Amino acid sequence: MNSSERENIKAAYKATFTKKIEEVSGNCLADASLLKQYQALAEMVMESITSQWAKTNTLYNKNESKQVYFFSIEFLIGRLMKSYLSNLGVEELVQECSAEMGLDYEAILAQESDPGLGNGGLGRLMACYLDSSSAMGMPAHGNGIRYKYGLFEQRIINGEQIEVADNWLKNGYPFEIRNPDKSVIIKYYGQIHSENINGNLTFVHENYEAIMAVPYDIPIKGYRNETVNSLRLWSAEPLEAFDLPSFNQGHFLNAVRHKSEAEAISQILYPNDNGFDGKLLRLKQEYFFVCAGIKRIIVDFKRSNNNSMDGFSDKICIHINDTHPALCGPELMRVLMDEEGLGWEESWKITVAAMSFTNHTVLPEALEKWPVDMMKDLLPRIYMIIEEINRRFLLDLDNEFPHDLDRNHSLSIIRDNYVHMASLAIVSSHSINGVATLHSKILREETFNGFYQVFPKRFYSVTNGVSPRRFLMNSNPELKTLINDSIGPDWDHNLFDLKKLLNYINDPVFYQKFDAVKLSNKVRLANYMARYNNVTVDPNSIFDIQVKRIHEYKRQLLNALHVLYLYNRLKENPNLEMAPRTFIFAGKAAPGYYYAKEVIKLITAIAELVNNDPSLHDKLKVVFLANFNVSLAEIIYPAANISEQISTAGKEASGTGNMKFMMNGAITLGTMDGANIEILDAVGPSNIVSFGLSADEVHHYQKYGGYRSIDIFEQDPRIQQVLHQLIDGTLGYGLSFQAIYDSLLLYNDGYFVLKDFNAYADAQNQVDHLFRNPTIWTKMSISNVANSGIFSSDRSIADYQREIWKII
Ligand code: F58
Repeated sequence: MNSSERENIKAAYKATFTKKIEEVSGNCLADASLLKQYQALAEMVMESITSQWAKTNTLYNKNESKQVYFFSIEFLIGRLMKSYLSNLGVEELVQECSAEMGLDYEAILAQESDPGLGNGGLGRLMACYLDSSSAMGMPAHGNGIRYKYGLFEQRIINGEQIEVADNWLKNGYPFEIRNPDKSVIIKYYGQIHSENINGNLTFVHENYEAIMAVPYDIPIKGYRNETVNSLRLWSAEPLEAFDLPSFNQGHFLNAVRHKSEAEAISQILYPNDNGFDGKLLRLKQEYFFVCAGIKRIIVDFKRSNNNSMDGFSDKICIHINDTHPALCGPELMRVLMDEEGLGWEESWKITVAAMSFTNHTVLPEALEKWPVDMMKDLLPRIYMIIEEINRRFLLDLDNEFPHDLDRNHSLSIIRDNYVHMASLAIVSSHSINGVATLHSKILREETFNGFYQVFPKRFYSVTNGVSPRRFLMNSNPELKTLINDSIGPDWDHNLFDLKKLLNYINDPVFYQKFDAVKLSNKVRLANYMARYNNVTVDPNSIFDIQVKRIHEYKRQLLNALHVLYLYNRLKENPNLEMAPRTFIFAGKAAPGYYYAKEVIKLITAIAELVNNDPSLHDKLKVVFLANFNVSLAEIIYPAANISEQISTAGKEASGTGNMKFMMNGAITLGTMDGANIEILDAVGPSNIVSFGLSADEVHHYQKYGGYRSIDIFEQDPRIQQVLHQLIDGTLGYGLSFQAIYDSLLLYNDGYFVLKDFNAYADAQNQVDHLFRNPTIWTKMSISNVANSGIFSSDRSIADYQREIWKII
């Protein structure tokens, strides 16, 4: 494009934008608020995406290629405007025009609410996978819930977490299209009776409560290509807004009761990460989007397949993201048998061939199991089908492993009066995969070992990945520019090309530029902390960052205790030689998770102590950033020097934050857990700092005992000092962290914090030494970026495509 063509395009953009402002606000540009500017831009974006979207759908509707449907209870998509603009290839243009029109581009983008429709890694992974599928021109769509309130907003008040409702829809959401014509009726409760209709045994559902599922579709635009896939989020509505007879009789509350009961289903995202609390409303949610999603898939499939179900599983993959959508199996069976008139065998064949399952956790407390009575009552037909799936499965087991009653019982989907959702997911899927190599091994050898013996060929492993567009190109534009200037722009389609950066691994000029980018990102984060935390930090200090949900197994406590230990060392010896450090934490605790909330309190108390002690001469700073979400994450990862990935080995299925940090040049300080192991493989041992018990060692202690935390405490005065400080008032008058203290000593430190403490302190010391040699440090950092290609979600999607969905 020559410059006069560009000027014409810019002039056209400005004219359209000005007109749009008038349309959306009734004001001229000069009087339009930032929100209206954002809404105008969003409308323009939607206008340029929707015709591509329609074209993509028309193509897909011909059923020529196999399509994947991700079912997930969470899609943590983050803000979309920047992605749309960059994927359309117009971001620079919009930036330039905005500046020329005197508008604040970043402030306009900041008007977008950040949809918190997920707790953490599981939900974010889905968003990355949708992004990658579209980028690769692959037909893959999402099915989930349009929660009216996302994950709570976290405020820190007096050092404690306070939860505030996340009303992300308050200004409307411009990137969704409501499609009431595609609504589906969902039936709960009632009774099932069988009838002989025209010689066929038919199951009839009576006296049910009906709820309407209304889809809202969000376009997922591919990176600089023509593909626009869909994320379909279902919203619950009553069939009729209110009950007129009740209203007419003056029972006003009754008249709207049904409305609010219906809406409750998609009202709120459950804020539990890695825990299962068995609430009825959650089971309603699970069936809600499963039933609605499956119905639409079948209607669409049949419409373009001569009204027939032939070849369904050759053309449709139903991929379930953990067990929350595991009712996809029985629901698909129900539709195939009760609505499509197929027999059990044929329906079962189709179901297993269509379904695949990814597991995301091995924590026993997170594995879902629903009381039989609850399931039977709420979903009577589904429960009947589960019983039959189980009966047939147990029969097969008895044939294959006769006389092995105990073992066969342990695999039963229904046992001890519960429906075990992981068992259901495994039995009804042709593929089961873990999310990192170690995790998949633990699934095969421990968690699902019994199933592995029955179905060895169903087990796969696909290591997670993250979107390089969101977590590198868009969130670290300076690094993107430096990479483009160094190795050319083609790495944007193949992240493995980042390896070409290794050509600069000894180039001092490149080092300077690379360090300047990091510093600039650190300054941005430092400004954020000055503004929101009122803490001044030195951008040249080590930015040592742990951001993720707060959980005992993730061991923010280990990090916090080490900060206290470092504080003690500095107090003893103010001349201690060390690079200045800024320890940065962020993450939400589940509202009902007392211990995790205590950990937040502890971190903020340590921050108070450390940040206000002038005798430390600014060598140590601690910051807890409130309300960790996707938008904040995008500012944090580019600014990190150290990526803290310190879970108890064997507990973190994969981790994806570790990958986002690595892509931005942070050095992983981690245990040999989840994908950290693969990060080590990718960068080599000299470019990572690892420490701590292995998963095997942890497993051994857990199974056979042999670890006594009190022994460590008694032998190590430094640990004694730190633990005493938890309860002796050091951290604030009247502040005592007795529960944490007790968990470590009285309850024998279930997550091996004290056991790993010394190894961690040594590793931290090593970090200090490495950082104080800038050449070595920069080299390590460049190596991390250069070797991060394997952690692109494009690679993960290619793996799924090849190994699991078998799309050629
Ligand atoms: C996470 N799980 C894993 N669950 O903890 C993490 O290791 C992994 O990298 C990631 O999945 C992606 O595979 C996770 O985020 C949840 O948040 C669930 C949400 C639904 C309720 C139960 C927890």
